[in-house]
Amino acid sequence: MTTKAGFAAIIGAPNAGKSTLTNRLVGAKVSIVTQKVQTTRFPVRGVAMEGEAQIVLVDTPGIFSPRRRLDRAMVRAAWGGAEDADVIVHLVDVQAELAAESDKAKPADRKAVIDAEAIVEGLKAAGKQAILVLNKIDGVKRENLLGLSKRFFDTGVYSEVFMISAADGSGVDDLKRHLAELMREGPWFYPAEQTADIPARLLAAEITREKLYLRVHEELPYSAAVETTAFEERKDGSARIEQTIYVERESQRPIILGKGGQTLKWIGQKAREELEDLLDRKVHLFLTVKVDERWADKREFYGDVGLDYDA
Ligand SMILES: Nc1nc2c(ncn2[C@@H]2O[C@H](COP(=O)(O)OP(=O)(O)OP(=O)(O)O)[C@@H](O)[C@H]2O)c(=O)[nH]1
Ligand SMILES: [Mg+2]
Repeated sequence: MTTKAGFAAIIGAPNAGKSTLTNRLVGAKVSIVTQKVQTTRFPVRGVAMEGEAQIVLVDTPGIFSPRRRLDRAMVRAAWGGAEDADVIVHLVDVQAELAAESDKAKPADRKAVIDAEAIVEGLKAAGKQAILVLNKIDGVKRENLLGLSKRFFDTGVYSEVFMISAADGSGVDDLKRHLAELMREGPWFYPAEQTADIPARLLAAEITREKLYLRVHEELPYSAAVETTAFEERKDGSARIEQTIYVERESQRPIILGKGGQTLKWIGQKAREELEDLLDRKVHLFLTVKVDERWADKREFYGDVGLDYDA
């Protein structure tokens, strides 16, 4: 049997659907997804199998013009993920691109267009070829995609174009087969049954962060951080997990707690259910909320996965 393997980095503007596509290609949840921009903070590896080929997907933080230190670290990590990859996939949100051309354009749509253009420039500057993947084609008329596709393709940085919906899966099988063809002959990097390469403590913190965003994304304009402070395997086979949710201001604590602690309870319950599913065992989850104005400047929250975030 001739095995093939390689790395495919998925880059794109914030909210393009990179993590949704990563999970779809892997066939399991490896990276968290929310409607909030800048959900992914550090590269997450997911492992997809296609016949004899192993495709290690590198889901990256969205690429945009950074302001804060955490932002700069995220953008650098995203380009770093692309640099080491065998294949670069540039994912573009067609719904944002098309909306930006219409009179219903929101600031977020215009920003997505600017960020996508910056990525084209970045690819040009690096002399890299990428695969263009137009995402979120569900709910979009096919004829509207042709002009968009041509505009990107004419920049000369793409070898191929795919049109997909990461959310409903259409077009994803074709893309997966193509990625598999691009892998190089050689041994697999991970056992075939492994789907993610992320420490359990970190994945557990990510899952709680996802539930937190899903619940309070409107009230918390700037995000929060979650840290797993204890992770014990107990004799009865269950896991005991303690986590701290960090917010930047005292006024944000009651938002997370909710009336009579209801919001925090909901977050804890949803996170626990998903963790039990993932870890395939009973989980006891304990959440604490702390205020730390400076969490965004601390390196431990950038996800310590072997990357150098020093600026
Ligand atoms: N309609 C539609 N929505 C999608 C599709 N793919 C992703 N989404 C939605 O887009 C939002 C962002 O998805 P993510 O996968 O978190 O996007 P991302 O690119 O990883 O975002 P960041 O990590 O913040 O950069 C979520 O609300 C997804 O449900 C799609 O194919 N169609
Ligand atoms: Mg993401």
